[in-house]
Amino acid sequence: MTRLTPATAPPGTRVRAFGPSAPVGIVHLGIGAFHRAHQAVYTQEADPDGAWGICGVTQRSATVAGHLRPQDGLYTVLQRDADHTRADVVSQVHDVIDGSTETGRLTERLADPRVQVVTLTVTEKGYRPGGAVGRLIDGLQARRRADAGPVTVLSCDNLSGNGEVLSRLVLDHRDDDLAAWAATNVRFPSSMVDRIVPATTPADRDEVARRLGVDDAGLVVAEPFRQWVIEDRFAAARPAWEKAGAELVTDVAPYERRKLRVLNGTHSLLAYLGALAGYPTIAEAVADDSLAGAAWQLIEHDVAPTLAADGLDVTGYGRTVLERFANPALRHRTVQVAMDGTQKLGPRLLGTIRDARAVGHLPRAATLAVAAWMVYVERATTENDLPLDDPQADVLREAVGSSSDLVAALLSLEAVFGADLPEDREFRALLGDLVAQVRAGSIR
Ligand code: CS2
Repeated sequence: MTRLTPATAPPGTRVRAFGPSAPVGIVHLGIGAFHRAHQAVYTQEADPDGAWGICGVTQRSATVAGHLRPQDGLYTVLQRDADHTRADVVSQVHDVIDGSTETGRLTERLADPRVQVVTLTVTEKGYRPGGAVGRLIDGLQARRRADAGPVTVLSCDNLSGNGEVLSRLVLDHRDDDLAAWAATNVRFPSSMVDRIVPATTPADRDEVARRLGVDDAGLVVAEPFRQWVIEDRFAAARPAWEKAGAELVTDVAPYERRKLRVLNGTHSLLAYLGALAGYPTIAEAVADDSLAGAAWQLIEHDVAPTLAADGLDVTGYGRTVLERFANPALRHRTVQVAMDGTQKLGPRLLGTIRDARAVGHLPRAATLAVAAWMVYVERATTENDLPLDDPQADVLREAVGSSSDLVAALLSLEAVFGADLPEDREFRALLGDLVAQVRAGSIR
């Protein structure tokens, strides 16, 4: 079957120049499925003139060489819910760079005065020195030397205060000229992003082939819902993303907290309990009344009180979230959401636990989520029926293997639980009870 290209794209597809000499206004670090189904879609809708073409950067050479480049950056977003599917071709990506080999070209793009926004989706584990952050620093240095003007660096990852976190990683402990230049030329606003985008499967690709008559290796699948709340603090121009429904606000923190604690927190709870119970997908996990009940308790009893001061509706939002999880057409795998637990527990669950403990509450469902993660890690390291996909997998394996006390072994990982949580005796006792119950399968 022929590939999706400008020549074979459906009529009406807006096609622009593609490749190293195509002008772009945005450099995006981490052009995986999420970016393609989220920021790229907002940008395309906000930018009818194609002034804000995206240069997508990835460390995966297969994405560049095999998926996007042969298609001149075109790809389809397959939007699915229970009774409706639609396929839209996106043509906002005007260049792709293999960040692992084309570092010179990446630096050049970042130092191009036409580029005024750099966006990032590098996942939780991308926020450490080196990697994408290292390349961003090199690019900003080159930009300073080239006097290429101000630029906004916009994090779109699921971390609280993602702009803050990134700005500290880029600028802290620097004694060179970068920090001084950045103080007047770079802004790091925070943003909250939301759209469920499961990994694409061969069956999805077959479906697009049937619908559009072409093979699309860059295809992504998404739910209809999407949300983007952005701190309105830009160093230079930006696309009019509000035209595509983005919300520009002065303070994103309340939205980030609610999304992380409600959506991502219950997602992780359902992923661990669901995978342990043998449910392949989130939709199947949330269809189990006892698991849905635990998710609801997490929202209503544990999270809502910690967010009361923010003044946003938590339970109404939570109901919508659980309805979205029930979307049977998405087939979002529990083991996919279960990955990278050491990076996800903190922003999703431990803030809720700490805030609840500070006022003397014992948050049962949030603690259950941590217990489920522990049993998941135990099972993934001792039996081979669940994947342990985590940047700290070796540390986890060693911790589980070194002690017969699972709770003590994992709680002692200070990078995950800090020094405070292992000291909290009531929390620790509850965690021990819940681990025993999850192991025995009695949560259901
Ligand atoms: C999920 C998120 O994989 C995960 O850990 O919780 O990717 C989730 O689907 C998105 O944050 C939804 O916006």
